[in-house]
Amino acid sequence: MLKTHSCGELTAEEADKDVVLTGWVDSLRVQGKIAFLILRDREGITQCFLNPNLTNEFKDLSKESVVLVAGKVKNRPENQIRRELTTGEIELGVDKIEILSRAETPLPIEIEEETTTHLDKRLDFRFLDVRRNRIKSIFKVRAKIYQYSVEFFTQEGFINIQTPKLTQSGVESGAEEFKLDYFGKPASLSQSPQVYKQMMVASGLEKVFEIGPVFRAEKSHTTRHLTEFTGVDFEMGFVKDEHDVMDVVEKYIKFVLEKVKRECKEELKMLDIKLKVPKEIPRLEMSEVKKLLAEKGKEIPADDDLDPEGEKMISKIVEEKYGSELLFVINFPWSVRPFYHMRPKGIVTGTKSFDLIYRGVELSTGAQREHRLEMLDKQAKEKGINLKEMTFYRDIFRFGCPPHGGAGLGLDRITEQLLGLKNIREAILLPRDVERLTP
Ligand code: AMO
Repeated sequence: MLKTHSCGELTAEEADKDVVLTGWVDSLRVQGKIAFLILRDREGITQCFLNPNLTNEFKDLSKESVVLVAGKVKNRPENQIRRELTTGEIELGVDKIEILSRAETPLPIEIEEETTTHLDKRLDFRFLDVRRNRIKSIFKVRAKIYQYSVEFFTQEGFINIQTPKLTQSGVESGAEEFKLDYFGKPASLSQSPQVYKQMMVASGLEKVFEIGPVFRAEKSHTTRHLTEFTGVDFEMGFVKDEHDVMDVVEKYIKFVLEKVKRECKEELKMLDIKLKVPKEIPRLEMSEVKKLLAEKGKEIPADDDLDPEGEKMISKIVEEKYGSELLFVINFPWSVRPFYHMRPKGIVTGTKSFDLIYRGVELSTGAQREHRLEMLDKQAKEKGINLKEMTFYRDIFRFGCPPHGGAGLGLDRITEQLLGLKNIREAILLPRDVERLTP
């Protein structure tokens, strides 16, 4: 490696040692013959002062240039310790600077922690935006959420699978597909691993999960929709009912919250976030939710879905009533759910389904699935779908398929809500939406 240490590592213990650091020029201040260079890398910030014979040559070094500096670590006197710097106890007396890459000026966006640059512009230059520590923190936490998700499902006995993203067609009737030409045949980008996760339960793998890209040609200009997002999907066999599935979702989200709270303290501090882990997540019937909303003046017809305003309102009501920022809404009307959701015995207007809502935004949808072929054929027909044309989906239920259920969550939405971000685009490095296909 070019360097001996990172900028976050040096302490008084390294005093008098010769070290080499690399990083970006956060700032350069020249005072007479002395120049102070604040050097930044992923791990922190170190103050360096240049040997006076270097000052003249490097006094015009532009901000954000990438440099290598070599020199001796010096202890700072007790009354000069700079607590705001990661390595405030020491500074580096630099004898040698090498410019590895000079940054052009002016920079296209501000890189200060507090910036007024518009999100769109920041996303155009996302790699510069990520140089801000606040933004780095978001993606460090996101990476942890991903890691905890793999850890959770693996330890719960789920098998990690990867399913095709190039598909013939999906089963998410509500979600639009991106069409493409597959060697002359019509195809589409996967809008959910739904078909395959059910198929793999029937394959005998019994419990599977997948964390992967999901594509939706949704023309929604909202703060919570992307056209490409990362889905956290799971499916499990031999469930008694949808509550078995909800138990897994509940255990998962508490696991993630608990771990982030415990292991990402520095990032949460930087983002000014206090996390609450609920003891139990309330499960409210949709009819009960609609009653509570009606009491607050919002009427939603029995056959309709919750709208975003309704989700926000019910979240608030539940937080006041039960002290939980999370809630399950259960038993959605059949009219707003896909054909593959099971209906409760003898009730054709309901479904054995649920949504998980966190701080006013839907994080997950799940259900017990209909695994009895004759019922599935009937339900598909009611929704105007000809299941006979979806041979390979129908086949899943022909040769021994356990009762099963599962759910899908969005990694981007989990990150957005957990970190209190105002827009889902803040939670993904390079968002794709109706307007954006670059960088
Ligand atoms: P659904 O369509 O509700 O369900 O998607 C599951 C979860 O994925 C996230 N999500 C999105 N995130 C960002 N941008 C979008 N456009 C977007 N659409 C959905 C949400 C949502 O809760 N097959 C079912 C899941 C199942 O039943 O297992 C499905 O795809 O967090």
